Amino acid sequence: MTTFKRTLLTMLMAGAAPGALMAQIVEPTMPPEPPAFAAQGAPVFVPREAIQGFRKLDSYNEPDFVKAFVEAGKLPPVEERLPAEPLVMETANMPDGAGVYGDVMRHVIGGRPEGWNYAAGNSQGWGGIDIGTMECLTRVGPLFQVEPEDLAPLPNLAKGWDWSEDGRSLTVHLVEGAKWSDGDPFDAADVMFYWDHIVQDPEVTPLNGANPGTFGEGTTLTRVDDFTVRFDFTTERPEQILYAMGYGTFCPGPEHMLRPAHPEFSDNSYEEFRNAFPPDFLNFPVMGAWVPVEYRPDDIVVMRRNPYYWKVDSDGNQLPYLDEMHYRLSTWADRDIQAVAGTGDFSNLEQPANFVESLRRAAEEDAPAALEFGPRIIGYGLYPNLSGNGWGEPDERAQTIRELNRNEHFRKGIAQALDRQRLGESLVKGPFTTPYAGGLLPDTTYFDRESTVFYPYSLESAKAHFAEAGLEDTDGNGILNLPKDMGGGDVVMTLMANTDYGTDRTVAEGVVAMLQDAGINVSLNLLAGNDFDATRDAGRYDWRIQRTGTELVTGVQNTANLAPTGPNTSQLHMANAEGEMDLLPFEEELAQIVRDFMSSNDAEEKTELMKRYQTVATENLYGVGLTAYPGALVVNKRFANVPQGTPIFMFNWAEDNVMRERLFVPEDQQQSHELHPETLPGAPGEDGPVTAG
Ligand code: BQZ
Repeated sequence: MTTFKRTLLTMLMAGAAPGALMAQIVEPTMPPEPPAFAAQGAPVFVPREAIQGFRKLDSYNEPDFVKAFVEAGKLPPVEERLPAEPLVMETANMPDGAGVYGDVMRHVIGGRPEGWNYAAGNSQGWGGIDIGTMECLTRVGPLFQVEPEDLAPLPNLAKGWDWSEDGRSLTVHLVEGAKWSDGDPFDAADVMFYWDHIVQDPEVTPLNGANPGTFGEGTTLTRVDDFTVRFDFTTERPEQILYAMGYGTFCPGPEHMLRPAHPEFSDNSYEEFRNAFPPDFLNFPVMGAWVPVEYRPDDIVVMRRNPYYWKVDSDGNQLPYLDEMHYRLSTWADRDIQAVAGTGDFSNLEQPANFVESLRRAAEEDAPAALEFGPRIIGYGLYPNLSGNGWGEPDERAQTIRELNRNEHFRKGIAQALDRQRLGESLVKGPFTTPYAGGLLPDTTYFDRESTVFYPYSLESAKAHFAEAGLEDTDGNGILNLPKDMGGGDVVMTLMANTDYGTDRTVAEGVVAMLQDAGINVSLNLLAGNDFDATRDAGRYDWRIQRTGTELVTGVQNTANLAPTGPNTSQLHMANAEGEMDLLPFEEELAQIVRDFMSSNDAEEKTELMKRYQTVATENLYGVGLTAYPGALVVNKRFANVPQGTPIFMFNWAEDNVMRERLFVPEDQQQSHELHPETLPGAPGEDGPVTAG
């Protein structure tokens, strides 16, 4: 029996009068075929070892101005700053070969740094800041160019790993002799502090939300020696873990800075720990290529090269090639405008409102920036809060909405009240947007159109579903009323949206208008990025508009977030204050599918599991998909080594995908935008960068 016939039967079994239902209910279909939109650039696929490796080289090199620090006795020689076997980026894989030192990349971002304590959940402002400061055990961004048969995370701080015979444990070998940007050794103490006192501590949520569920139920981590740790699992060879060891869930912070500030080892409260390293705490130790040396609120964050960066090119040149990074604190829309105009150097063109003008400018002869569209991997969804037992301490009104959200007819009514074709066109005309059913995005590896259930736009059908949910306009004011046992008042729900993006606001306003037409009164709750994220994670919302995450693009990234596999893995449904979960039957099924996917190593089985996931998620509306469209990478033409076909978003954002430590500007094109030329980071907490003299 096809998915569609089964859905219809279910509705009939639910006691709907066949005549009435058949007359009004519009059956679900497969999602409409997206308009053809060929990604402009195609990656050059290579095996992982073509990109990088770990080995000792005969000699190493560094920028001349850094040599002056060594000569002044302010820095040990480069050989001593590097690990015994540094990570070597193969120049053969660099589109323009080995680079030269110098110049700066000028980012413009819409986020605002809260501080440097990533481990305690500080946003660093996004837009490539945290991706640049935080290094993780494995690396995933560059995987867009890895041959499918060799697809697995790249070694990074974990230079290698070994599975035990029975597949129940994974021994991880850390890079030996690497140092934080202040010269403090990186070792197992940093990794174990992150595991024991961040991931396992229920009072702490690191940025990007790592929690015990992220790594598979019952997983433990043990220190073996200074440079070796071992994961032990409750299932056999869960290779998925290698992705969870990448960005954003296993990027350890500097134990020598965090432990003294952690409530378990100090008098600090958890709030004081979270705020222990504000944005103006400069020179905060990082493992990344650049270190924050200047911060001007609402103006700029400046970073200088990390003299202890533990990666080199295969000619022995210590990376990065770029000496400075700027993050101008503006808006995401301004990022597009400045990148296309050439006053900024980089943008993920992800807001359709800027597509046409950016394409026009980039097509001009003298355009300063290259623009390349990738696959359709940006999506927007409308997500209900499915908790009925108190997550987010709802008041009476909010609790009523939660109970409605848990009613499948209410969710189906919401879905069919939305004209998703029109929503997409309200963002940009042309072949960019396509109606998105929800679940995995079209154009992605595990997406299967046949397994996807799409509730087409039909106001009549929406009203029929609302009637099934017991909603009727009993007082004739055009707004549906709750059933008597729920108080009988008008249905009023709040819709949360992120004001950092014009796209989020446009989509939200479109949804409000369409739901109003269907008799649902929606009040918009517009919040800036950091507040939006905090309110979402606390469960204080009825419905929210949000851009889709990596889990709905790759399936293998942040996989635990695809369903409520643990008490705080799903942003639609977390445990209440007592730690209790009240999952709906389809959520139970989704969670089991995802657990099976995380512990399976059989490619075919994983594909079948994802088909099942797609059907259950879209049939039950585990979030209502709205629209999906491609994004474009915009990079100033003076930068070399930008890999062909770099998607703005896949396993990670383009700020990781392009491997910025390998980008360089040929000498004859270098511009003097550096704010602190020939300086290096100072000591942690000290003001500004320092000079050799
Ligand atoms: C890219 C990205 C790099 C976070 C953030 C921001 C946060 C979310 C999301 C994107 C920004 C840019 O996205 O939009 O193009 O530069 O930073 O980290 O939306 O508010 O919480 O998930 O990645």
